[in-house]
Amino acid sequence: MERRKFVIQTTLLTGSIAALPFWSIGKYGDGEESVFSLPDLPYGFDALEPMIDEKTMRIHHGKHFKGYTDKLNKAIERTPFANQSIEDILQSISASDTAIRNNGGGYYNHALYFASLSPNPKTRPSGKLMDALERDFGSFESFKEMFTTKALGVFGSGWAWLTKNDVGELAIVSTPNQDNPLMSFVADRGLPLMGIDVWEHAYYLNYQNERNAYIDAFFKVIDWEFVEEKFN
Ligand code: MN3
Repeated sequence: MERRKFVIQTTLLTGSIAALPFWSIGKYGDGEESVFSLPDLPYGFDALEPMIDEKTMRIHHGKHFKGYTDKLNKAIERTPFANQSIEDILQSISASDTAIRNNGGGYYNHALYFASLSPNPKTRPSGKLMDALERDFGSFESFKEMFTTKALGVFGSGWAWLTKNDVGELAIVSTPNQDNPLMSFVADRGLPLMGIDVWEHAYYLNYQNERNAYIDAFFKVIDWEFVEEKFN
């Protein structure tokens, strides 16, 4: 069987970026001095309580996400990547670009993660995204089961993702560490629509080893309206 060629739809990414201020994660500032900035949370640090606790949010955003941001800026300084969007960077690096791979991935992944959560989420998708979830996974409930299984199965640190390919087909995939489905060298490429951080720093303070309970809580704060905007 011939393998379908995958083409990243950057225009879709750009559309979503334009629609959502928090997700405007490209360069800020002007010209060569511009750097990636740490996006503010669009809600309070305690707003996702009790699903995700304030202390975890403060450390996750203020230390981990900030750390990836600062290290990404340092890694791309005076390189050909210095004036590219984060999406272009992730799509053009090679696996051996370790610092940009880890910190650029960390930057994009956390920007998506924090932007996709909400204290007042739309808890169930509808419209075209719901149609696609039902087509590709049978039902929303079976999607949640499969996504949970994938997230539980990540060994060590990493992410589970819902992605779509160039013809709009959905997939549930995982990546290790801060890898991301946009990267050319990952096994299952696609446009990330949403993703769950299953590094222990994302849940250990509140849930300890109960990753399952954290995943259940994640589904209570993931905003399907955000995911729909990325899908459409
Ligand atoms: Mn994290």
